[in-house]
Amino acid sequence: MGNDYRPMWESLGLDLEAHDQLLNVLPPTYGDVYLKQENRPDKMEYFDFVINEIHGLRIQELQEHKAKGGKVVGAYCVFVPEEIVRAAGGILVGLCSGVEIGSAQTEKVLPKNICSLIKSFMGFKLARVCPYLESCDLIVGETTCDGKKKAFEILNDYVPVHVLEIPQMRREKDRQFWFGELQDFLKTIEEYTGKKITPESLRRSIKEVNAKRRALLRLNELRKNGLLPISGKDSLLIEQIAMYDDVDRFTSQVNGLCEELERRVGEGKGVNKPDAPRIILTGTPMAIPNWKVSHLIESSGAVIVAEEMCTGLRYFENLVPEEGESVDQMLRFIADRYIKTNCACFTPNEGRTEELVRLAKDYKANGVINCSLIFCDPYMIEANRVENTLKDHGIPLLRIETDYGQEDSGQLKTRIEAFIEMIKG
Ligand code: BJ8
Repeated sequence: MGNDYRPMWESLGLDLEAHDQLLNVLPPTYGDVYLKQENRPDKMEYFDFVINEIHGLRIQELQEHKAKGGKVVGAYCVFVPEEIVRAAGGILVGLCSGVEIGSAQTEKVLPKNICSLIKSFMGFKLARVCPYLESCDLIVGETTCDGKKKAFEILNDYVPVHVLEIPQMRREKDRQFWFGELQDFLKTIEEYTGKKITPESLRRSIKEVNAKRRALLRLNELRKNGLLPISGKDSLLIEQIAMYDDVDRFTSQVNGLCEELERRVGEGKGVNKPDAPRIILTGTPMAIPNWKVSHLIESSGAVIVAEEMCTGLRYFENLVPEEGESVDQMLRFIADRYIKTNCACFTPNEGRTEELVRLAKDYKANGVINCSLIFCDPYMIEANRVENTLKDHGIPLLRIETDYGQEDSGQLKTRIEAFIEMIKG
């Protein structure tokens, strides 16, 4: 990192020693996973820079925003509408939770058999190592799964948490209920920020967030090419950064990258061998710095062409209509857009399996890898539905269950390589 950020971290109340240990882990992992890739697009430089400054420049920007009276809101789920937070002049940051930290403290408040993502966010808070979390004025939790729902009660002991109740079905009455939840959320955000959301501010923020989603869609379209202009690992990285970077800057950087990628496609330049098996990843989100499975797949001779997950297509695949006139009408559009998210917390969740079949065709995928975090009941159980549907359509599937540790890497690699060989055969 370029500057000395220690005074800033200290003022945020971080445990500097524990934070140093965290920062020491990142660079070697990043170097191995990312910087050794051959034939990388030049414009990945910006995203490398963002990672290099992950606890530096962006945190400084958040502090500057707060110094001017702005609020920072944190979230752990793609159900939290960024449009609403931005319309009140706030900044929404996706809190990463991709590495387990502070396990000893976490196990004092949570049971052992809970998924890594939940353990991670609790650990980050208890160990005081995340400057994003410590910058948040408010956390928005949700009732997607039991683990999160109950963990947010505990997190609320340390930082204010507003919990969004997410419907578990998509009937008309659930949609009405969800709209009501967003009306309450809008009021909470107005209270926290002290700013009234107007039709103009909401329309502007819908357009800005849509622009970010369009840029990510443009990038993903390019991954349908036989010769991929960008690796799956790099695409995942961009999808992860989308959650916390400045919206307008990020959008313009992704569009700049797409221009380069479009040129590469025109010149017939790719990162993969033409016969490399094409894989779709589906399952639980992969938050920064969780690159384990993507790295294992792409270092086994395959390429990832799409992520059907919240750090992937589910984050950007649907847009909010931009022609709403009143706040209520726009809120309706927002509610409709977010309830389409194919999270396994819904029952039934056929949209996800239908989407996978469609994606396999569109992205010319040779196989799907379903990756669930251990102890995640919704996704581990839904793997059965995914398996049956894909089987009916003749699409090969590998089911894996893992956590944030590296201990299973060898075993996973063996299974992934065997799956890739099977597809090739
Ligand atoms: S919309 S996938 S981001 S909830 S892995 S904590 S489900 S036990 S993350 Fe998610 Fe929102 Fe759904 Fe997406 Fe629970 Fe499972 Fe843990 Fe999970």
